[in-house]
Amino acid sequence: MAQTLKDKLADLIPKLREERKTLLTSHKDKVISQVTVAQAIGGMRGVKGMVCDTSVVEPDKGLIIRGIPVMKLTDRLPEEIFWLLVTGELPSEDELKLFQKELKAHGEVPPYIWKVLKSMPKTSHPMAMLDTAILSMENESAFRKRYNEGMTKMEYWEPTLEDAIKILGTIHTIAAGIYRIRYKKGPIIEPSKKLDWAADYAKMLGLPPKKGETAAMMRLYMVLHSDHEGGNVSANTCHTVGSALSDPFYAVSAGLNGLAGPLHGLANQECLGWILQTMEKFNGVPTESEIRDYAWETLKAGKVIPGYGHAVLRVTDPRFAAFNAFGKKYMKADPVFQTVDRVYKVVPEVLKEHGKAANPWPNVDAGSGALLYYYGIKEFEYYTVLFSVSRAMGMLSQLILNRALGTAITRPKSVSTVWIKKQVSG
Ligand code: CMX
Repeated sequence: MAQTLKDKLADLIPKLREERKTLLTSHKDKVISQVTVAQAIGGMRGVKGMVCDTSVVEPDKGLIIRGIPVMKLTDRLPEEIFWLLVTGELPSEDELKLFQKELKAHGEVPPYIWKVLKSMPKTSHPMAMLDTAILSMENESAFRKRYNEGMTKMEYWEPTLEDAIKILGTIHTIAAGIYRIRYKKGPIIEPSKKLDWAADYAKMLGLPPKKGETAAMMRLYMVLHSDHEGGNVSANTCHTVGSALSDPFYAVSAGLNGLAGPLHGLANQECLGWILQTMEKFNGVPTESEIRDYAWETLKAGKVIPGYGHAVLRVTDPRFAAFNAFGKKYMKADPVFQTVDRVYKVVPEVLKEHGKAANPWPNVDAGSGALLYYYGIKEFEYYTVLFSVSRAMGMLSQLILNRALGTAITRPKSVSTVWIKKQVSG
């Protein structure tokens, strides 16, 4: 018989707890990482100091969700991916249906959220609006309520899951509402009772359906951005805030604030901007030589080429490859897509010659904007909101598991420059 996500977790969690206990009792002092001066100064790059089981990012393979390379998940629904992230298994057909029903049952956005959003300045960044909305919804937190009532540590995961379902059930509706409020697209569109999560999001944005292609693009977008292990800025921030037992509304909102940085999620808005600038400068799809010139102009101005490089990856991001394959299938003749594709032929060589970026290959943000633009989202300041709706799945699944496993409050040791100098002088 089909299980709810809560039932499934109730069965799974005792085994996970046992596994962690055994690991700790048997291997507590085993060294798994060392830290160099460069790492301490350089954003802790490569330091293995936290555990995340939802996904891993292999430098030469990219994103692997629960053992499955993301390229093998491109036909799945985001709801299936969330289930996979949390439980380690894809849901059965019945489990999926039950879970979709549960999300819809928690799909009502509290009316005060719309008031908050409508009272924000007309020039607010849509990411500031999304983060504010999630934070304002903290009022709904089951975790906070149960904590105040004195629940035991063993129960923490239950209201965390409840809050996660409330966030996932509403975040696409809130995000679509932000699009319509911020860009004056007309009244807010109510969620549908029938559509799947991503198709419903596309519909609530008010995008033309284009024979189901828009929904297919949105499903793919939501699957590809869902998680990227635990150390990236947004996941790590969410993890840290959650580790203080701040409830999921606080933690996810904090994580999303990190995603709003131009070196992280905001790169996708910068990326399409860069593509459109080249097209404007060269009056249409630029030649390879024009792209080369413009790339060098960008680098010589001391700027980064958005959408290229990565802290962990050392190959073309498979998520970029998946978007590229989608583009080739559905929008081959689109000039923006053609430019993205041509930039991919040129920029890695330029970055190699430039010699600074450890990874000259495209990341997820290099191609996603072209698809969004083609399917009618022309306001690229909004792109990180789409990224956020998807990435909420990763952050929430990590939070649920951390509360289930009683993960400790995050508190790495910082050291002073004087201390480092003493260490190296000896
Ligand atoms: N264009 C130009 N220079 C780049 C570059 C790029 N795309 N990527 C890296 N570099 C430079 C860095 O700025 C750094 O220069 P300095 O030594 O002068 O500071 C040098 O190469 C070494 O950096 P790195 O070790 O290769 O990269 P980091 O791990 O420090 O940073 C990232 C990774 C993604 C921030 C960086 O590659 C970048 O800024 N890329 C462009 C922005 C982008 O696409 N971000 C989206 C990433 C995906 C995501 O997390 O959402």
